[in-house]
Amino acid sequence: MGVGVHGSVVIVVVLSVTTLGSNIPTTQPTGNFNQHSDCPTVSSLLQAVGFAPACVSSSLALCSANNGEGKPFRKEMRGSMQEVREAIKELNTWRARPRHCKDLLASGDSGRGVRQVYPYPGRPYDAATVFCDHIVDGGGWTVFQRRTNATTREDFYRTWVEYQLGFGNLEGEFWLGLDRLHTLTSWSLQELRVDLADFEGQQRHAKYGVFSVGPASSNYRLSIDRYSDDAGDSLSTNVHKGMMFSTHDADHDTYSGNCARSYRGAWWYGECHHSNLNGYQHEGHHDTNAEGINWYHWRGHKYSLMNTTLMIRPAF
Ligand SMILES: [Ca+2]
Repeated sequence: MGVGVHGSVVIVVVLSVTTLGSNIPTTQPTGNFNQHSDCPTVSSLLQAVGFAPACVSSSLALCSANNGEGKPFRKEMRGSMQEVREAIKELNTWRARPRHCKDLLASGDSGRGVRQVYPYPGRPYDAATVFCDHIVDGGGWTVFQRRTNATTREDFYRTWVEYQLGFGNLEGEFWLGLDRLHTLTSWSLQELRVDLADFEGQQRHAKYGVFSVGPASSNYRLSIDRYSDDAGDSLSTNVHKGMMFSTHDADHDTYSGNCARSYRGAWWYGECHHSNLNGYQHEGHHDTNAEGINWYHWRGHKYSLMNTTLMIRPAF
């Protein structure tokens, strides 16, 4: 039973009370509904789902006053009470479900690996499979992109629909998908962590205190700010900030040509890029210009990185 059903259960209860009220002779509420054996439980249930005590008291007083004629009603109420109990139980279960990796961390999860979360507002039973990292930088990170130098490489030169839905292997190289990324960054203020490694054994990091991805209707527009750490800022510069996402078959950049096609990637291109982490997997230096897994402010436009990890976490 979904959350939408909770409302209908409550409506059933209220309609039952209302219907009863219209059938009985005019009788002033006694206010002493505790005399009726069913009423205290109904009262507490109705108050638990948000009805004002005065409203509950008034309605149940009518129930109490109708003891002699109310047997069908009491039977119906017992059924409704059971539904309300179940609805409250399910609501509490949903509240306990993790929306993202930080919720899992708070409930005692540790290590890193594939997990189930429930990130969709209003759709509490729709799970998403994600990769959580609770080891790096305090944990609670939901990883949404990873490149490695595994023997078998994932193809990142993909279409718009593939970037929307995601692809790859969560244990290896993957892109989680723009739709999920939008959902995960819609809950609250998110921070972004970018981990980079080159083929010479060096590592750099970039953190952003503000990160979100707009809905499909905005072509997943990038909001990003508050850079820190040691990789150099190659993502919140004006080349990328506020840009829409582009793939080779969906050009939303600000360049007269097609950045995704020119630089063999898919990214929040402007005119065109300071970073290209979905670019072609050259191994280190490449002679071609800016088409590798580039992070310009660390290794420039002619060096393709060995490892990248992009991950998000609610800032609070
Ligand atoms: Ca263009």
